[in-house]
Amino acid sequence: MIGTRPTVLALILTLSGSAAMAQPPAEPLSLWYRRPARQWVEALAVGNGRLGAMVFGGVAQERIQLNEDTLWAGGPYDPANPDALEALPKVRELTFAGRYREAHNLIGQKMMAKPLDQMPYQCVGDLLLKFPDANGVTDYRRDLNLDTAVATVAYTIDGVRYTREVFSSPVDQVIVVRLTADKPGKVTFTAGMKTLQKASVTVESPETLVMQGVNEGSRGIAGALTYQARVAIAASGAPVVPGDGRITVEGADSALLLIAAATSYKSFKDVTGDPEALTKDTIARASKRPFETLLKDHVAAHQKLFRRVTLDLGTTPAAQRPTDERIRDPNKVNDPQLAALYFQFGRYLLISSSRPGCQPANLQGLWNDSMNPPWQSKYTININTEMNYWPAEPTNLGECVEPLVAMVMDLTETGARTAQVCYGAGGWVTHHNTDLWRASAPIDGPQWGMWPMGGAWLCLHLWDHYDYSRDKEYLARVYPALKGAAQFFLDTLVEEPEHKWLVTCPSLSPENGHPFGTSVCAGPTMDMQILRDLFTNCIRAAEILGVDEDFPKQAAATRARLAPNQIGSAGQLQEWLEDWDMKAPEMHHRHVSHLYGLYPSDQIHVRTTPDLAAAARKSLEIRGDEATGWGIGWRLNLWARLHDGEHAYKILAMLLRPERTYPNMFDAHPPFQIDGNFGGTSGIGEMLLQSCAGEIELLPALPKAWPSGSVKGLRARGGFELDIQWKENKLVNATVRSLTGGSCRLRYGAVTRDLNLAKGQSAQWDGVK
Ligand code: FUC
Repeated sequence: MIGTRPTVLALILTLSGSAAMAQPPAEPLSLWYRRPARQWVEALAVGNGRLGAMVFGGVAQERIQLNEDTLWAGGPYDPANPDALEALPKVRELTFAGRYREAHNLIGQKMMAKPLDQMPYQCVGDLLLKFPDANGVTDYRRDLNLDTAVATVAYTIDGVRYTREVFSSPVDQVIVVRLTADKPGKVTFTAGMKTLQKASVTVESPETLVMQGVNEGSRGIAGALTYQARVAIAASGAPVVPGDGRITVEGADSALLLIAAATSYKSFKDVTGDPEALTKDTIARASKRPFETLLKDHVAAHQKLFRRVTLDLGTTPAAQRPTDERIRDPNKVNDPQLAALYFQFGRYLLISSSRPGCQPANLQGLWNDSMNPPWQSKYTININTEMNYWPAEPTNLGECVEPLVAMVMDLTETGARTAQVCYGAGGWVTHHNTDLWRASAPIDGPQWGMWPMGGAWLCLHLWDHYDYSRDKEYLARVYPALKGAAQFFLDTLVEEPEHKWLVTCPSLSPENGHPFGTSVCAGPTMDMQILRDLFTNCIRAAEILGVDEDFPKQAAATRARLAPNQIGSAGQLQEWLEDWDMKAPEMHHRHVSHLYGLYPSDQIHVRTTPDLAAAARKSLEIRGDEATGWGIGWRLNLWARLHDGEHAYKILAMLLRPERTYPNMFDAHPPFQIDGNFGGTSGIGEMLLQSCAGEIELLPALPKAWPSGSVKGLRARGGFELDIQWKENKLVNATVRSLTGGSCRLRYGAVTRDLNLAKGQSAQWDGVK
């Protein structure tokens, strides 16, 4: 169809014209819009854990921006600084003498990684589909159906309804794009590719676009990967015509595009994969399967995970509006379904960015259009990567943790070398970031990087996966990682001079400066809390597995000598060994590291340690509510753990504002960082169900704004699954199913009930004794 190209303004007017306004999709768990994406944070994300795409939905041109989760810069490298070990005693001496700035400087000179930064996660490139110029577009809608994991673009031109469907199949390992029209012979487009990588695009006999290239070097580490992306195009009712780096289809009834991508990455130390063979083989297999089969298998694989949890917080007319308008709404009408949508979007994102066999979800999950994204889109493990996985177990997506577990197993290897080279210690250690190559040395600078706790924190997720599943075989597999993490601290903890407590040194309370011109210090509260969990979980694991007699004893003895949680002069939980909190230069810092003990840990709990919980509350009040996206996400979970539903709700409302949520529902740090999405999902879950401090608590932080609702399929520690229904802000009924057999204590307000269920057995409770 040939016409004159409309001006952008005319197009927008047409697209939003009331004459043919698109109606909301039938599936309420959809993101939807009445205009194409103008910027990346409006485009819609699909992913199969490994292959990601951002779908823009343009009428004149579709941009499908592609990612593959092993396409990072660089190659295998070891950044451990060989000068570190010699400097360590002096750094400790300076730190304990209160000469923090000197300690900081010495760390900067001798202990930091070489290179000082890690490698960036990078983009593959774009698939571009150019369509004939069009006038008079009506009834435009693009949507992302969270229940099927399919993005759809549909619009009408001259009485012809055009539809584009895009999904990334975890079964067939391809991104599928189907173009159809409701009249024959109307599908016309030219497909091409572009990239920021060092790559070429050619047409291969005759229906496949091939992009092949090499990854970039970065910070002196040479690029060691090759990669390919292939787009195979099939059309019905018209030929596929090859051109110079382009393929054209004219007047077809429909067209099917299959996109495969791979790099030569096999592991952090092996880059001998063959992306050509991999992508050819993937396309060959997927091409044999009709669209309907590709779609059916994709939807089934997605729904197997996604449909395990349903959440109903009530629906108001606001739910009929396009998603961007709902987020933008300055008056914020009552829209409880938006919170439910946000909750399910977080689950959707985890399923789409972290499937078994893939890389873990990084700072942007899987989606990135840049060669040097913010913070390199790495794994920041002083909060961000952990937050990505907070919703995994409680929202019934235990499988999605597998890539994180696999990364930790890699880190036990690279981290053992860093432990040895930099500390002369056994076990393994990782600092505040890692990347595709599992780099484990301290990076960026002493203020941020000199924190040896990243691996120890990740071990909490290893334990939690057991605690929710009670899978002993799995526990036996990860036990060496837990033990190795603990071993490093048995070898490196030092006695602080005043109380003779055992502390980390040097370390820091993530990334918060104390009053003495740096963050470098000894034994910050968070480190002690993480170590208490690590030692406790090691001891429990050894008991369950019946292994290692001496090691648990040693761990218990060391645990008893860690510096305790302390309450400071303002009634706050002290962030450091000393009562420095009220003198710290950034009182409202986004990190709330010392509150780790309240969430994700349960060392501090309103019921079991009320004084410490009150101090944690005080710290939270002093810090204030405003923060980055993930900072707000953390505060949400903390207020839920304090059983303050109204404050939690207030924080959630802040997260859902346009300042913290982009039109495509990605979290705004800003810029985009996916952790806030996951922290939000986890926080909504924590408002409805908490599984900590030895109990399963129903509706612990239910706000007045959600008077009636239900949630089904949440998980609790001990292998339990729960459905909860409430009305007029009160529990109506809960069902508890035991997946493994075992006992638990349920709580609703002041009432408790002890249950002992056989495997597969369930019980009902209405909250009355
Ligand atoms: C830490 C945070 C920043 C950001 C970055 C990826 O440095 O303090 O806010 O989230 O990680």
